[in-house]
Amino acid sequence: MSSRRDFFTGAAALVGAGLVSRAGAATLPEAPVMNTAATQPPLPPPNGRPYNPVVTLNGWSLPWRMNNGVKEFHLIAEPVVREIAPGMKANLWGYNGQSPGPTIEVVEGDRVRIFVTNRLPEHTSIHWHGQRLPNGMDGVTGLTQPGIQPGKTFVYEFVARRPGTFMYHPHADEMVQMAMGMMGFWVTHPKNPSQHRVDRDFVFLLNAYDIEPGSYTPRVNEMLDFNLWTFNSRAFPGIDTMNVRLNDRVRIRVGNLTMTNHPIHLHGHEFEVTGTDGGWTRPESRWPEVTTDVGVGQMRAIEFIADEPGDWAFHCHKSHHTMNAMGHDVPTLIGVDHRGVAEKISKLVPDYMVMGDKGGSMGDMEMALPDNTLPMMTGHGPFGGVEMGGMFTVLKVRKDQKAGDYKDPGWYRHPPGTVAYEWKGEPPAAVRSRSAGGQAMPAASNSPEVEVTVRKPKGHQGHH
Ligand SMILES: [Cu+2]
Repeated sequence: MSSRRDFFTGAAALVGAGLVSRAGAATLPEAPVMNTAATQPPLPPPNGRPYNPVVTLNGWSLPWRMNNGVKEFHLIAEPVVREIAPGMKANLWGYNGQSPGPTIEVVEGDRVRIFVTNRLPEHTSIHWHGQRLPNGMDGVTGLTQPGIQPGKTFVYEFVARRPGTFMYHPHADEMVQMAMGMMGFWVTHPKNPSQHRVDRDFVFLLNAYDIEPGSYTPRVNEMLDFNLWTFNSRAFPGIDTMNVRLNDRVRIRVGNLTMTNHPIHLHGHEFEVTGTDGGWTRPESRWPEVTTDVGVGQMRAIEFIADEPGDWAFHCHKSHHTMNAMGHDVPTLIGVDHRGVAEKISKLVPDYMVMGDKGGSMGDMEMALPDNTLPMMTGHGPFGGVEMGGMFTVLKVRKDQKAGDYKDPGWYRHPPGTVAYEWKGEPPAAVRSRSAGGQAMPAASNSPEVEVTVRKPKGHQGHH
């Protein structure tokens, strides 16, 4: 058996120092493992048909062994420790050292053989979500194959017939295994590399966990009440930025393996959905959007020209999906004057704490968190707290970003006169009562009554 260098001439170096090798049995391909959650550079194909490799956000692509014209991959299902963001690690199940597992990249028409070794304490299988394949390779435990028992290795083999965007995940004790992070991305590139060509091709999965603040292991009996919303098992500010060159054609492929839909929203640009679960959309069927909803089990590829320089937010538009788990039972008290009231309320509402009476001050709120727990909304930008968590990152568009350079260029330097600024002239006139629809609207500042809203999340702090 030859060494990994022989299999992946040149490519191994690009994967970086984080990649270590784990030798399998004599007849098995090696199963590389990744020991970091950092985004790895694209992995150009060392052999086989040419293609333009993708970049997995906070992930990596799995090298293969070419064996008589067959691309052989080795996935190891195993317990992993995944850093969700600096300051929080989770005990998950994944593949080859990380959750999600590595992205598998092949070319339309490739014959693919995937060895799957089970190092979990229970049986598993892998379903190749969206693929055309022989029925017995579909990976549904009990229906198309027996479960892969602990310690055993199964082989899947099929021709990647349809180009497009796919996912893989177990079809065995699914609720537990997916709640524990077992999933990965799959891209089948078109046979002709100039077809659907883009300058940057980012991929990641949407996933969700229910990890009680202060603990490390997801609650796997959860059906809807998840509290940690992630891109590729990372939560903001742990999600890397997507760094592109001005006027690049950019594709972002997203697969949803959570139990709810996610309206994915891009700032500053319009995009088109160029790919779905079933393949490429016809050009005449596309329309411009700034948000696209990605349903459960769906994949979407969006494309746009990054022609506006800057740091553009890219996030799920459900505001509770851009928050991390709440560490406490926290009532919302926007609009409340709590001078002298906090003490009284705390007698009525256990665990009461002042959460900002002006709205939106949670990002700067100092509160003691249990160990291994992320602040709900955090991250710092050049102008202060970003007050986000969960499914949020930034598209950085730069004129001087080099082609093929994925390094973070730092914060955008706005040209003079292009940043919103504070009005320093005459202050606004005092708010007066005015008539609206025949009804008097007393201004809050003049009113003896202060509207009090206390909305207290109950029990477990999930966000649907
Ligand atoms: Cu969402």
